[in-house]
Amino acid sequence: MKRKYNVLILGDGAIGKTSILQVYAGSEFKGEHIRTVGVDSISAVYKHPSETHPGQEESIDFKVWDTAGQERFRTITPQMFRMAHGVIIAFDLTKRETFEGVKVWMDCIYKLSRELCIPKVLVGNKCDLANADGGALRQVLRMEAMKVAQEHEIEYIETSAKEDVNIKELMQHIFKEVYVQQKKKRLQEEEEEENDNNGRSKSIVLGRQSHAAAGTDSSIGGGGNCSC
Ligand SMILES: Nc1nc2c(ncn2[C@@H]2O[C@H](COP(=O)(O)OP(=O)(O)OP(=O)(O)O)[C@@H](O)[C@H]2O)c(=O)[nH]1
Ligand SMILES: [Mg+2]
Repeated sequence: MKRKYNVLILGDGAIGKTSILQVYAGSEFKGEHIRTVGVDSISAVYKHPSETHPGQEESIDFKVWDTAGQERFRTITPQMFRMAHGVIIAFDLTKRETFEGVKVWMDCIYKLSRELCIPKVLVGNKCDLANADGGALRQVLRMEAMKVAQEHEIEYIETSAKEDVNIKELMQHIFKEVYVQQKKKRLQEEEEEENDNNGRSKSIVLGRQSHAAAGTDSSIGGGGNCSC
């Protein structure tokens, strides 16, 4: 069965979550704010260089869930946090309060996601406005945001959906982080399963030996009532 991973984009209202996803999906940037009500999603395919077949790529399907930032439209459920394999936490570089909101979103993720170390990335959007006119509109310094990202041991990326700055890089980054974590997890599970199987077959062999030692080996005489 083909694997599909889920990524959530979270953050306060009007910071540009929908715009980021629309631009990534190839739509033109729209200047208007149409509030997301509930949840929406886009599908994406991430291509990772194959480790077993040099020169080839592995394709991994992703679903990116767009969520409502405005409190009264929010329908993000604990199940959504639990099904997420990665999270983008975004704020608006020109609105300080949306940066304060990052802490609340982080708390939700730590409380509700299935693993503490689920891949995350911090995004300061609207860098076109924040960097224009000598940065007069910027309300969050790059250093401050980087400090928060470092505290959570994640990357910080500044984007502009309007000017298509770092949008592809952002999505590639979170997809890669998810892919790497999930692959590691799968390999660990396979190894554990193999160890389990080895342990089981060893105990079967040992079981046979003890029967033999007791003179009841089913192979002797081609039958007996050993069911292993
Ligand atoms: N200048 C600038 N404006 C942006 C950028 N991204 C989004 N906007 C504008 O910001 C407003 C809100 O954008 P949305 O993408 O609808 O914001 P949202 O976070 O999805 O909002 P909710 O769905 O209400 O949570 C719109 O008017 C966008 O055109 C950006 O990078 N630069
Ligand atoms: Mg939206």
